[in-house]
Amino acid sequence: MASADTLKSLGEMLLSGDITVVDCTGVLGPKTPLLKLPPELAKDTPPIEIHRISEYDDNGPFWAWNWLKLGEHSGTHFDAPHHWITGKDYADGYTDTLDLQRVVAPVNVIDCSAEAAENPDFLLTAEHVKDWEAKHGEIGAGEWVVMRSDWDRRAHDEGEFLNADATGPHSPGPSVDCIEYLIGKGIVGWGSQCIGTDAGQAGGMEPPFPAHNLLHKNNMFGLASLANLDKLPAKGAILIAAPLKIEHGTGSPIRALALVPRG
Ligand code: 23J
Ligand code: MN
Repeated sequence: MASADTLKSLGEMLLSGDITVVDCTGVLGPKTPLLKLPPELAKDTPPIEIHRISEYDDNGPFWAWNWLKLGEHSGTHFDAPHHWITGKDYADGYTDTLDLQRVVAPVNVIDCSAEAAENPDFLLTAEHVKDWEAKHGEIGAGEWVVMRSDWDRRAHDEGEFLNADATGPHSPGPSVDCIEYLIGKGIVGWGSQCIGTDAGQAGGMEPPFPAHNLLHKNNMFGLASLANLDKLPAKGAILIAAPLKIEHGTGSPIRALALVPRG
């Protein structure tokens, strides 16, 4: 059977290294940048804590293990449809109920690193995406679309990553018409290398936070704080972005893996 042969060659290519696994994940720990919302508007996700239970000592003589305290939306993470009020009614909109078949899919990587370096408030528009498609090929239904901004290079410093001043956070993201265009394509979801799927200034857009509002309204997913997108081709990689099966979770840290052909 053709599909069995294909999977057999995939296995062989993984073992030989002809297909490499690129880690699109940042380190999850107390120094991981976290979203800061205006205190008058909302409560923040708490600081990440990693606590030792034992490390071959009086609390466990032969074993080491930790316990964690963290919000669902911490570090490199997945946004499920129930995260936003517009997606609240999907029975399959939670981390434990979503269709896992969807989260393993081809990924389109739109390189906005030069624009983001020039302007931290850079917005990717539908026009930009159409130009990208003319060059690299059409975005297909069920595929991931991720915005490469190289923002992961700032992740060692929360201040640099959030890039906030008196006027609020400044980080690149999608415009409203960009998200509307991608929804029309029937994508599975949209990913960013910044703290969230929306631009830093997206609270002032109409609707506010359009990536969250419109994607989740359409039962689509979000990915935030992705790393190493500079190591992916524009097209041709497979992204695996599965959340933990948290009971009725709204999101989850992930280990985002990209399968990339060598060379
Ligand atoms: C809550 C409110 C606003 C935003 C977010 C969460 C996220 O970015 C997130 O992690 O989903 S913008
Ligand atoms: Mn989130």
